[in-house]
Amino acid sequence: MSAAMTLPPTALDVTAVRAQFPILQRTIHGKPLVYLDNAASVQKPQAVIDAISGCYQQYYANVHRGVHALSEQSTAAYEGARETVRQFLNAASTQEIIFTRGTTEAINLVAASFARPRLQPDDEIVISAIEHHSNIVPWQMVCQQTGAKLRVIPVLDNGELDQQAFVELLNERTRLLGLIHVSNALGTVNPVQPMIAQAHARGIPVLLDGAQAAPHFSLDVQALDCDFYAFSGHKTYGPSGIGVLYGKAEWLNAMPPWQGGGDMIRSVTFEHTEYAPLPYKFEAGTPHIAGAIGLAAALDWMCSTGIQAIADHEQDLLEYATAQFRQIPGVRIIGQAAEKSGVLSFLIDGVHPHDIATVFDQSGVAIRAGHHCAQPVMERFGVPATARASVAAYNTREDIDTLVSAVYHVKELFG
Ligand code: 7TS
Repeated sequence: MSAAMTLPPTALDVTAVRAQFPILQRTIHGKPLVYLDNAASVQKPQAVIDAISGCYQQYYANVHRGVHALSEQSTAAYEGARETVRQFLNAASTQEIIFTRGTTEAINLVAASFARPRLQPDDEIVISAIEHHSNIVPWQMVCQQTGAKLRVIPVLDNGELDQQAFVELLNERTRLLGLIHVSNALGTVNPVQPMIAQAHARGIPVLLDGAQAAPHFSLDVQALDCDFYAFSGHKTYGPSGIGVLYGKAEWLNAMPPWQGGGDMIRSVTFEHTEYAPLPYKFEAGTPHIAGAIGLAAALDWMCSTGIQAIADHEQDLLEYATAQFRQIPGVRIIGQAAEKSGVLSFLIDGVHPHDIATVFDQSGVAIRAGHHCAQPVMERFGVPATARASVAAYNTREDIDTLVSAVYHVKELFG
Protein backbone atom coordinates (compact mmCIF):
# COMPACT_ATOMS: atom_id res chain seq x y z
CA MET A 1 0.00 0.00 0.00
CA SER A 2 1.39 3.43 -0.89
CA ALA A 3 1.89 6.08 1.77
CA ALA A 4 -0.87 8.20 0.20
CA MET A 5 -3.35 5.35 0.52
CA THR A 6 -2.66 4.98 4.25
CA LEU A 7 -3.40 8.65 4.92
CA PRO A 8 -6.83 9.12 6.51
CA PRO A 9 -9.34 10.92 4.31
CA THR A 10 -10.05 14.55 5.15
CA ALA A 11 -13.82 14.40 4.64
CA LEU A 12 -16.10 11.55 5.58
CA ASP A 13 -17.75 9.46 2.87
CA VAL A 14 -20.84 8.66 4.94
CA THR A 15 -22.33 6.32 2.36
CA ALA A 16 -19.15 4.24 2.44
CA VAL A 17 -19.13 4.36 6.24
CA ARG A 18 -22.75 3.22 6.49
CA ALA A 19 -22.12 0.29 4.16
CA GLN A 20 -19.71 -1.11 6.75
CA PHE A 21 -22.36 -1.37 9.49
CA PRO A 22 -24.63 -4.38 8.81
CA ILE A 23 -27.14 -3.43 11.51
CA LEU A 24 -28.01 -0.21 9.66
CA GLN A 25 -29.80 -2.39 7.07
CA ARG A 26 -32.41 -3.29 9.67
CA THR A 27 -35.90 -1.92 9.79
CA ILE A 28 -37.65 -1.16 13.07
CA HIS A 29 -41.47 -1.29 13.12
CA GLY A 30 -41.25 -1.33 9.33
CA LYS A 31 -39.19 1.88 9.19
CA PRO A 32 -35.48 2.25 8.36
CA LEU A 33 -33.41 2.32 11.55
CA VAL A 34 -32.28 5.80 12.59
CA TYR A 35 -29.87 5.01 15.40
CA LEU A 36 -29.25 8.07 17.58
CA ASP A 37 -28.43 6.36 20.88
CA ASN A 38 -24.70 6.38 20.30
CA ALA A 39 -23.73 7.90 23.64
CA ALA A 40 -25.14 4.76 25.27
CA SER A 41 -23.41 2.40 22.87
CA VAL A 42 -22.24 2.57 19.27
CA GLN A 43 -22.91 0.01 16.51
CA LYS A 44 -20.05 -2.10 15.12
CA PRO A 45 -18.45 -2.06 11.66
CA GLN A 46 -17.84 -5.32 9.78
CA ALA A 47 -14.08 -5.01 10.46
CA VAL A 48 -14.73 -5.34 14.19
CA ILE A 49 -17.19 -8.21 13.78
CA ASP A 50 -14.66 -9.99 11.55
CA ALA A 51 -11.79 -9.43 14.00
CA ILE A 52 -13.80 -10.98 16.83
CA SER A 53 -15.07 -13.94 14.85
CA GLY A 54 -11.61 -14.36 13.27
CA CYS A 55 -10.08 -14.69 16.72
CA TYR A 56 -12.53 -17.42 17.69
CA GLN A 57 -12.42 -19.17 14.32
CA GLN A 58 -8.70 -19.11 13.60
CA TYR A 59 -6.37 -18.71 16.56
CA TYR A 60 -8.24 -18.56 19.88
CA ALA A 61 -6.47 -19.87 23.01
CA ASN A 62 -5.66 -18.48 26.44
CA VAL A 63 -2.90 -15.88 26.55
CA HIS A 64 0.46 -15.67 28.34
CA ARG A 65 0.37 -19.38 29.14
CA GLY A 66 0.88 -22.00 26.48
CA VAL A 67 3.91 -22.63 24.33
CA HIS A 68 1.64 -24.03 21.65
CA ALA A 69 1.08 -22.15 18.43
CA LEU A 70 -2.47 -20.97 19.11
CA SER A 71 -1.57 -19.54 22.49
CA GLU A 72 1.39 -17.74 20.96
CA GLN A 73 -0.80 -16.28 18.19
CA SER A 74 -3.49 -15.31 20.62
CA THR A 75 -0.95 -13.68 22.95
CA ALA A 76 0.60 -11.79 20.03
CA ALA A 77 -2.83 -10.48 18.97
CA TYR A 78 -3.78 -9.52 22.54
CA GLU A 79 -0.49 -7.70 23.13
CA GLY A 80 -0.73 -6.19 19.66
CA ALA A 81 -4.10 -4.77 20.74
CA ARG A 82 -2.39 -3.14 23.71
CA GLU A 83 0.07 -1.47 21.34
CA THR A 84 -2.86 -0.23 19.19
CA VAL A 85 -4.43 1.34 22.28
CA ARG A 86 -1.07 2.89 23.22
CA GLN A 87 -0.87 4.53 19.82
CA PHE A 88 -4.52 5.67 19.98
CA LEU A 89 -3.85 7.45 23.29
CA ASN A 90 -0.24 8.32 22.44
CA ALA A 91 0.86 6.84 25.76
CA ALA A 92 4.60 6.55 26.35
CA SER A 93 4.55 2.78 26.90
CA THR A 94 2.30 -0.28 26.71
CA GLN A 95 3.09 -0.75 30.42
CA GLU A 96 0.69 2.12 30.99
CA ILE A 97 -2.26 0.45 29.21
CA ILE A 98 -4.43 -1.74 31.46
CA PHE A 99 -7.35 -3.62 29.93
CA THR A 100 -10.49 -3.40 32.07
CA ARG A 101 -14.18 -4.20 31.57
CA GLY A 102 -14.83 -0.57 30.70
CA THR A 103 -14.70 2.98 32.04
CA THR A 104 -16.55 2.01 35.20
CA GLU A 105 -14.06 -0.68 36.14
CA ALA A 106 -11.11 1.58 35.25
CA ILE A 107 -12.33 4.28 37.66
CA ASN A 108 -13.04 1.73 40.38
CA LEU A 109 -9.49 0.42 39.97
CA VAL A 110 -8.05 3.90 40.59
CA ALA A 111 -10.43 4.50 43.51
CA ALA A 112 -9.48 1.22 45.19
CA SER A 113 -5.79 1.05 44.41
CA PHE A 114 -4.70 4.68 44.11
CA ALA A 115 -7.07 6.71 46.29
CA ARG A 116 -8.02 4.35 49.10
CA PRO A 117 -4.50 3.63 50.41
CA ARG A 118 -3.54 7.32 50.24
CA LEU A 119 -6.59 9.07 51.67
CA GLN A 120 -6.68 10.30 55.25
CA PRO A 121 -9.72 11.68 57.10
CA ASP A 122 -10.58 15.19 55.82
CA ASP A 123 -8.59 14.78 52.62
CA GLU A 124 -10.61 15.87 49.60
CA ILE A 125 -11.46 14.53 46.17
CA VAL A 126 -12.77 17.07 43.68
CA ILE A 127 -15.19 16.04 40.94
CA SER A 128 -17.69 18.07 38.91
CA ALA A 129 -21.46 18.50 39.02
CA ILE A 130 -21.82 16.90 35.58
CA GLU A 131 -20.18 13.53 36.23
CA HIS A 132 -21.65 10.20 35.19
CA HIS A 133 -22.45 8.04 38.24
CA SER A 134 -19.34 5.98 37.51
CA ASN A 135 -17.19 9.00 38.38
CA ILE A 136 -19.19 9.78 41.53
CA VAL A 137 -20.05 6.55 43.34
CA PRO A 138 -16.54 4.99 43.45
CA TRP A 139 -15.25 8.20 45.10
CA GLN A 140 -18.15 8.26 47.56
CA MET A 141 -17.35 4.68 48.49
CA VAL A 142 -13.70 5.49 49.05
CA CYS A 143 -14.67 8.57 51.09
CA GLN A 144 -16.87 6.40 53.32
CA GLN A 145 -13.99 4.00 53.81
CA THR A 146 -11.37 6.65 54.63
CA GLY A 147 -13.19 9.66 56.06
CA ALA A 148 -12.21 11.79 53.07
CA LYS A 149 -14.67 14.32 51.59
CA LEU A 150 -16.10 14.78 48.13
CA ARG A 151 -16.11 18.35 46.78
CA VAL A 152 -18.09 19.27 43.68
CA ILE A 153 -17.34 21.91 41.02
CA PRO A 154 -20.67 23.62 40.24
CA VAL A 155 -22.09 23.89 36.74
CA LEU A 156 -23.41 27.11 35.17
CA ASP A 157 -26.84 27.36 33.55
CA ASN A 158 -25.37 26.82 30.08
CA GLY A 159 -23.78 23.50 31.08
CA GLU A 160 -20.21 24.76 31.46
CA LEU A 161 -18.30 24.26 34.71
CA ASP A 162 -17.79 27.29 36.95
CA GLN A 163 -14.04 27.77 36.51
CA GLN A 164 -13.75 30.36 39.26
CA ALA A 165 -15.36 28.00 41.76
CA PHE A 166 -13.12 25.20 40.51
CA VAL A 167 -9.94 27.11 41.33
CA GLU A 168 -11.31 28.03 44.76
CA LEU A 169 -12.08 24.38 45.54
CA LEU A 170 -8.47 23.24 45.11
CA ASN A 171 -6.46 23.33 48.32
CA GLU A 172 -3.67 21.55 50.20
CA ARG A 173 -6.05 18.76 51.21
CA THR A 174 -7.10 17.94 47.62
CA ARG A 175 -5.72 14.52 46.71
CA LEU A 176 -7.32 13.95 43.30
CA LEU A 177 -9.32 15.69 40.59
CA GLY A 178 -11.72 13.37 38.75
CA LEU A 179 -13.22 15.00 35.68
CA ILE A 180 -15.53 14.02 32.86
CA HIS A 181 -13.90 14.95 29.54
CA VAL A 182 -17.19 15.20 27.62
CA SER A 183 -20.56 15.14 29.41
CA ASN A 184 -22.87 12.30 28.39
CA ALA A 185 -25.95 14.19 29.63
CA LEU A 186 -25.23 17.69 28.26
CA GLY A 187 -22.53 17.25 25.62
CA THR A 188 -20.28 19.83 27.32
CA VAL A 189 -16.62 19.51 26.37
CA ASN A 190 -14.68 20.46 29.47
CA PRO A 191 -11.52 22.59 29.08
CA VAL A 192 -9.48 19.74 30.55
CA GLN A 193 -6.04 20.99 29.54
CA PRO A 194 -6.07 24.22 31.61
CA MET A 195 -7.91 22.43 34.43
CA ILE A 196 -5.20 19.75 34.58
CA ALA A 197 -2.55 22.48 34.60
CA GLN A 198 -4.32 24.22 37.50
CA ALA A 199 -4.46 20.97 39.47
CA HIS A 200 -0.86 20.05 38.71
CA ALA A 201 0.31 23.48 39.79
CA ARG A 202 -0.88 22.39 43.25
CA GLY A 203 0.54 18.86 42.95
CA ILE A 204 -2.92 17.27 42.47
CA PRO A 205 -3.17 14.26 40.14
CA VAL A 206 -6.01 14.14 37.61
CA LEU A 207 -8.21 11.31 36.30
CA LEU A 208 -10.19 11.95 33.13
CA ASP A 209 -13.35 9.99 32.34
CA GLY A 210 -13.00 9.80 28.58
CA ALA A 211 -16.00 7.54 27.86
CA GLN A 212 -17.65 10.24 25.68
CA ALA A 213 -14.43 11.79 24.37
CA ALA A 214 -12.64 8.73 22.98
CA PRO A 215 -15.37 8.11 20.34
CA HIS A 216 -15.05 11.66 18.99
CA PHE A 217 -11.57 13.09 19.55
CA SER A 218 -8.01 12.44 18.69
CA LEU A 219 -6.42 11.88 22.10
CA ASP A 220 -2.91 12.47 23.38
CA VAL A 221 -2.48 11.62 27.05
CA GLN A 222 1.08 12.93 27.06
CA ALA A 223 0.04 16.33 25.71
CA LEU A 224 -2.91 16.42 28.14
CA ASP A 225 -0.53 15.32 30.89
CA CYS A 226 -3.41 13.62 32.73
CA ASP A 227 -2.42 11.03 35.31
CA PHE A 228 -5.20 8.56 34.47
CA TYR A 229 -7.54 8.25 31.48
CA ALA A 230 -10.47 5.83 31.20
CA PHE A 231 -12.61 4.82 28.24
CA SER A 232 -14.92 2.01 27.06
CA GLY A 233 -14.62 -0.17 23.97
CA HIS A 234 -18.35 -0.30 23.26
CA LYS A 235 -18.55 3.46 22.72
CA THR A 236 -15.56 3.48 20.33
CA TYR A 237 -17.08 1.04 17.78
CA GLY A 238 -15.67 -1.96 19.68
CA PRO A 239 -17.24 -4.72 21.77
CA SER A 240 -18.74 -4.33 25.22
CA GLY A 241 -16.98 -5.84 28.23
CA ILE A 242 -13.63 -4.28 27.35
CA GLY A 243 -12.16 -0.90 28.17
CA VAL A 244 -8.96 0.81 29.08
CA LEU A 245 -7.27 2.46 31.99
CA TYR A 246 -4.26 4.53 31.05
CA GLY A 247 -2.10 5.50 34.02
CA LYS A 248 1.30 7.13 34.26
CA ALA A 249 3.83 4.37 35.00
CA GLU A 250 5.14 6.22 38.07
CA TRP A 251 1.68 6.01 39.68
CA LEU A 252 0.84 2.49 38.50
CA ASN A 253 4.18 1.18 39.78
CA ALA A 254 3.50 2.70 43.20
CA MET A 255 -0.04 1.30 43.42
CA PRO A 256 -0.85 -2.09 44.97
CA PRO A 257 -2.63 -4.61 42.74
CA TRP A 258 -6.40 -4.35 42.68
CA GLN A 259 -7.51 -7.94 42.21
CA GLY A 260 -5.39 -10.99 42.98
CA GLY A 261 -5.21 -14.20 40.97
CA GLY A 262 -3.54 -15.78 37.98
CA ASP A 263 -1.52 -13.78 35.47
CA MET A 264 -0.80 -10.90 37.85
CA ILE A 265 2.03 -12.68 39.71
CA ARG A 266 5.69 -13.46 39.18
CA SER A 267 5.83 -16.15 41.91
CA VAL A 268 3.53 -17.42 44.65
CA THR A 269 4.20 -19.29 47.88
CA PHE A 270 1.93 -19.45 50.91
CA GLU A 271 4.32 -17.08 52.66
CA HIS A 272 4.88 -14.51 49.94
CA THR A 273 3.75 -13.45 46.46
CA GLU A 274 5.83 -11.44 44.01
CA TYR A 275 3.63 -9.43 41.67
CA ALA A 276 4.09 -9.29 37.93
CA PRO A 277 5.40 -6.08 36.36
CA LEU A 278 3.13 -3.58 34.63
CA PRO A 279 0.66 -3.85 33.06
CA TYR A 280 -0.01 -7.47 34.16
CA LYS A 281 -0.05 -6.56 37.86
CA PHE A 282 -3.53 -5.09 37.21
CA GLU A 283 -4.89 -7.84 34.94
CA ALA A 284 -5.76 -10.76 37.22
CA GLY A 285 -7.32 -13.80 35.58
CA THR A 286 -8.05 -14.63 31.95
CA PRO A 287 -8.76 -11.35 30.21
CA HIS A 288 -11.38 -10.56 27.56
CA ILE A 289 -9.06 -11.74 24.77
CA ALA A 290 -11.42 -11.40 21.81
CA GLY A 291 -12.68 -8.14 23.32
CA ALA A 292 -9.22 -6.56 23.30
CA ILE A 293 -8.68 -7.76 19.73
CA GLY A 294 -12.07 -6.36 18.70
CA LEU A 295 -11.27 -3.07 20.41
CA ALA A 296 -8.00 -2.79 18.50
CA ALA A 297 -9.87 -3.42 15.25
CA ALA A 298 -12.32 -0.67 16.24
CA LEU A 299 -9.57 1.86 16.99
CA ASP A 300 -7.87 0.91 13.71
CA TRP A 301 -11.21 1.47 11.98
CA MET A 302 -11.58 4.92 13.55
CA CYS A 303 -8.01 5.89 12.60
CA SER A 304 -8.28 4.66 9.01
CA THR A 305 -11.68 6.33 8.59
CA GLY A 306 -10.14 9.50 9.99
CA ILE A 307 -10.85 10.66 13.54
CA GLN A 308 -10.84 14.31 12.52
CA ALA A 309 -13.17 13.57 9.60
CA ILE A 310 -15.54 11.74 11.97
CA ALA A 311 -15.39 14.62 14.46
CA ASP A 312 -16.08 17.25 11.78
CA HIS A 313 -19.01 15.25 10.43
CA GLU A 314 -20.53 14.75 13.89
CA GLN A 315 -20.10 18.44 14.66
CA ASP A 316 -21.97 19.31 11.47
CA LEU A 317 -24.83 16.99 12.48
CA LEU A 318 -24.97 18.43 15.99
CA GLU A 319 -25.09 22.00 14.70
CA TYR A 320 -27.65 21.07 12.02
CA ALA A 321 -29.88 19.43 14.66
CA THR A 322 -29.42 22.20 17.22
CA ALA A 323 -30.35 24.93 14.72
CA GLN A 324 -33.59 23.10 13.87
CA PHE A 325 -34.48 22.27 17.47
CA ARG A 326 -34.09 25.94 18.41
CA GLN A 327 -36.84 26.77 15.88
CA ILE A 328 -39.40 24.33 17.28
CA PRO A 329 -41.83 25.97 19.73
CA GLY A 330 -42.02 24.17 23.08
CA VAL A 331 -38.67 22.42 22.66
CA ARG A 332 -35.98 23.18 25.20
CA ILE A 333 -32.33 22.14 24.82
CA ILE A 334 -30.59 21.20 28.08
CA GLY A 335 -26.89 21.98 27.77
CA GLN A 336 -25.87 24.98 25.69
CA ALA A 337 -22.12 25.07 26.31
CA ALA A 338 -20.04 26.90 23.71
CA GLU A 339 -18.09 23.70 23.11
CA LYS A 340 -20.20 20.55 22.78
CA SER A 341 -19.73 17.14 21.28
CA GLY A 342 -22.02 14.33 20.20
CA VAL A 343 -25.07 14.91 22.38
CA LEU A 344 -28.34 16.83 22.10
CA SER A 345 -30.41 16.62 25.31
CA PHE A 346 -33.88 18.11 25.08
CA LEU A 347 -37.39 18.37 26.47
CA ILE A 348 -40.75 18.86 24.77
CA ASP A 349 -43.21 20.89 26.85
CA GLY A 350 -45.81 18.72 28.54
CA VAL A 351 -44.41 15.39 27.31
CA HIS A 352 -42.42 13.01 29.49
CA PRO A 353 -39.08 12.06 27.87
CA HIS A 354 -40.00 8.35 28.07
CA ASP A 355 -43.10 9.07 25.98
CA ILE A 356 -40.93 10.95 23.47
CA ALA A 357 -38.59 7.96 23.15
CA THR A 358 -41.50 5.53 22.83
CA VAL A 359 -43.16 7.52 20.05
CA PHE A 360 -39.79 7.99 18.31
CA ASP A 361 -39.25 4.24 18.39
CA GLN A 362 -42.43 3.76 16.35
CA SER A 363 -40.76 5.92 13.66
CA GLY A 364 -37.60 3.77 13.79
CA VAL A 365 -35.70 6.47 15.71
CA ALA A 366 -33.67 5.14 18.66
CA ILE A 367 -32.78 7.67 21.35
CA ARG A 368 -32.32 7.42 25.11
CA ALA A 369 -34.68 8.96 27.64
CA GLY A 370 -33.93 9.09 31.34
CA HIS A 371 -31.38 10.51 33.73
CA HIS A 372 -28.46 9.12 31.70
CA CYS A 373 -26.75 7.86 34.87
CA ALA A 374 -26.22 11.51 35.79
CA GLN A 375 -28.98 12.15 38.32
CA PRO A 376 -27.22 15.17 39.88
CA VAL A 377 -27.27 16.86 36.45
CA MET A 378 -31.03 16.33 36.20
CA GLU A 379 -31.50 17.72 39.69
CA ARG A 380 -29.35 20.76 38.89
CA PHE A 381 -31.46 21.58 35.83
CA GLY A 382 -34.69 20.84 37.65
CA VAL A 383 -35.86 18.04 35.35
CA PRO A 384 -36.56 14.37 36.13
CA ALA A 385 -35.12 13.22 32.82
CA THR A 386 -34.28 14.36 29.30
CA ALA A 387 -34.60 12.88 25.84
CA ARG A 388 -31.16 12.55 24.28
CA ALA A 389 -30.14 12.15 20.65
CA SER A 390 -26.46 11.33 20.15
CA VAL A 391 -24.57 11.01 16.87
CA ALA A 392 -21.85 8.79 15.43
CA ALA A 393 -19.87 8.55 12.20
CA TYR A 394 -22.66 6.76 10.31
CA ASN A 395 -25.46 9.26 11.00
CA THR A 396 -26.63 11.58 8.26
CA ARG A 397 -28.47 14.86 7.86
CA GLU A 398 -31.42 12.73 6.72
CA ASP A 399 -31.33 11.01 10.13
CA ILE A 400 -31.58 14.44 11.74
CA ASP A 401 -34.49 15.37 9.45
CA THR A 402 -36.28 12.18 10.55
CA LEU A 403 -35.56 13.11 14.18
CA VAL A 404 -37.01 16.59 13.69
CA SER A 405 -40.12 15.15 11.99
CA ALA A 406 -40.51 12.79 14.94
CA VAL A 407 -40.46 15.78 17.31
CA TYR A 408 -43.29 17.43 15.34
CA HIS A 409 -45.18 14.14 15.39
CA VAL A 410 -44.89 13.97 19.20
CA LYS A 411 -46.11 17.56 19.47
CA GLU A 412 -49.13 16.69 17.32
CA LEU A 413 -49.93 13.57 19.35
CA PHE A 414 -49.64 15.29 22.72
CA GLY A 415 -50.62 18.81 21.60
N1 7TS B 1 -18.58 7.87 31.91
C1 7TS B 1 -19.34 8.47 30.99
C2 7TS B 1 -19.11 9.91 30.66
C3 7TS B 1 -20.32 7.73 30.32
O1 7TS B 1 -21.07 8.33 29.39
C4 7TS B 1 -20.50 6.37 30.63
C5 7TS B 1 -21.60 5.55 30.02
C6 7TS B 1 -19.65 5.79 31.59
C7 7TS B 1 -18.71 6.58 32.21
C8 7TS B 1 -19.75 4.36 31.96
O2 7TS B 1 -19.24 3.59 30.91
P1 7TS B 1 -19.30 2.00 30.99
O3 7TS B 1 -18.90 1.58 29.63
O4 7TS B 1 -18.34 1.57 32.03
O5 7TS B 1 -20.72 1.64 31.32
N2 7TS B 1 -22.69 6.33 29.58
C9 7TS B 1 -23.88 5.87 29.16
C10 7TS B 1 -24.89 6.74 28.69
O6 7TS B 1 -24.76 7.95 28.60
N3 7TS B 1 -25.96 6.02 28.35
O7 7TS B 1 -25.70 4.72 28.59
C11 7TS B 1 -24.40 4.62 29.09
